Amino acid sequence: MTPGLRYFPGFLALEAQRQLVETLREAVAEAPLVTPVMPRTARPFTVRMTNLGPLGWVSDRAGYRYQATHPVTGRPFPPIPEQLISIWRGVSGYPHDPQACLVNFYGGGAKMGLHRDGDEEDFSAPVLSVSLGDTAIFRMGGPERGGKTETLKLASGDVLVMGGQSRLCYHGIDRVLTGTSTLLKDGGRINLTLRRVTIP
Ligand code: MD6
Ligand code: FE
Repeated sequence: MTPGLRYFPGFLALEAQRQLVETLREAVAEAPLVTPVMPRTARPFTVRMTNLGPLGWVSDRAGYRYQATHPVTGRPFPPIPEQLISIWRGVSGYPHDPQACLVNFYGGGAKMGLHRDGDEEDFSAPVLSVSLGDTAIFRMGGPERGGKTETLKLASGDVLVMGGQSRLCYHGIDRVLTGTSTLLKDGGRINLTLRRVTIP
């Protein structure tokens, strides 16, 4: 595995996953999922997104950026749940709390192309991801597009930390395996990524 990539399969027990889903349902009622579009082309993502925390990652015709308010409602994003903050404190190895939690929802057929998380100022902080619901095929590459890649199955309750050399490596979701989890009553997958955006 790429140095700095840490994988914790089954990190969250079923009861903790259920609690988190309940908290997310309330948060998404306040800050609805939106279908972002690619900069310039305006091609829609297949994933729907929202954010929690003081900053949120958005993509629209104008570009990718972090902003403090929901792109549709104009209101601040709901807070990052305590449950997630404590996971960050326990495993990130980073001394400051996350500022953004991107919520990605994968319905039928959704995937995410190879990309690097490069819109933050602080690359010394890792990005920590929590997966809920159906299992996904996660593809991990190297620092350059077109290099060698490997895949990892991310199941409900799994935590992945991309720090060190892996922090700026290409990665994406090839596909989600429908029907592999009963956590979400209408199926699908949620991926939460906790990020530090600014340099403390
Ligand atoms: C996903 N994850 O699992 C997409 N990014 O749905 C990511 O793009 C990601 O899992 C940075 C760090 C960890 C991740
Ligand atoms: Fe990413």
